[in-house]
Amino acid sequence: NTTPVTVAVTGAAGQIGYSLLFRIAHGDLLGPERPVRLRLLEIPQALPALEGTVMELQDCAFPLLADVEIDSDARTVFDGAQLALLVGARPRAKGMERSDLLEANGAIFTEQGRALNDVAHDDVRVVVTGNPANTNALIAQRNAPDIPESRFSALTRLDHNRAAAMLAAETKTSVAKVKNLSVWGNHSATQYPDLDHAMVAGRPALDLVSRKWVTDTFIPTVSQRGAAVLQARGASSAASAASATLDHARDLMLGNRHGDWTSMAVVSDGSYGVPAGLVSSFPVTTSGGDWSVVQGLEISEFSRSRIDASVAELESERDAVQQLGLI
Ligand code: NAX
Repeated sequence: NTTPVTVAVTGAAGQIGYSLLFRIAHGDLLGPERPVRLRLLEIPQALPALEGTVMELQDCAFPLLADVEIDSDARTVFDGAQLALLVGARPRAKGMERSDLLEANGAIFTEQGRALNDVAHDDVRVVVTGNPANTNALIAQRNAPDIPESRFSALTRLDHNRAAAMLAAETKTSVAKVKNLSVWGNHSATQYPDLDHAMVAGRPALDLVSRKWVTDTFIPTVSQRGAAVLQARGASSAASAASATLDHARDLMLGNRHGDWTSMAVVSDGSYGVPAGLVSSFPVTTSGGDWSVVQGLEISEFSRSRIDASVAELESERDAVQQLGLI
């Protein structure tokens, strides 16, 4: 199939956008045969900078890039979108309370949810990277009543990838040999990267690393990795976040690695005791634009308490946006 796919990206002039757009246009999202049309959304003040990025995209002469359009109107950009990558969000400014952050992003994601509802392709898939990703996805989904809820997901793949890389390093193997990792809950400090079912080169990960390493080193390092990158780079994770966004969207559209699963925040159907309707991360398998939660995993007492803590945070975010009238 060589019909171009229409991919919308928001926050396209931001740091993640600068890495993401070139990789999409290169074919890293839908494969080396499939042309893409890029539709890029930015706030009006960022459109001049985005024009510069568009010049660079043209100058790469990517054979798969059918065309690029930019605009600051969500209804124009999302018109006919088959895949919408919602990266743009309002960062937390100094002195901003959490409720201010939820409200500022609420304004963005209610509007974008409605626009997607009205003008996106019937078969659209929506992936939210912009933080707070889970709750932004919940807001967009609830404001798009005509789009099936399963079409919305939020990114925990960066956490999943960080966990895989760290486990591979600790066990002195390659990430290609690490399987069946799970990230549960919120993309925040409460996330739970779970090694209970993980395998390394065909052996249970927990036969190779100590429980103490898991609780005292692995979990805190994975959940604080974003802060560590920010501290070192003086800017938040960008290329790795773009790469994880691609991994997420590519697996969703083309299927995850055979014999493995991945992690994605999706609208809960009540699996593993996560209240239905919350956008929470689960281990999932994917194919053809659809996902399903991996069922039947045994949840240890430790895992239960970590999952419950992260889910409680998601419930409080949901309650806050409900009170603000955003959902
Ligand atoms: P930047 O601040 O560099 O870029 C964000 C861009 O979004 C800006 O160009 C801004 O003008 C644009 N924007 C703001 N409001 C918009 C709107 N209403 N419509 C369209 N565009 C709008 O941030 P960047 O480093 O690119 O990060 C983007 C988002 O990803 C942030 O919310 C960030 O917190 C989040 N992240 C999420 C991660 C995840 O794993 N889920 C990891 C990386 C990243 O921190």
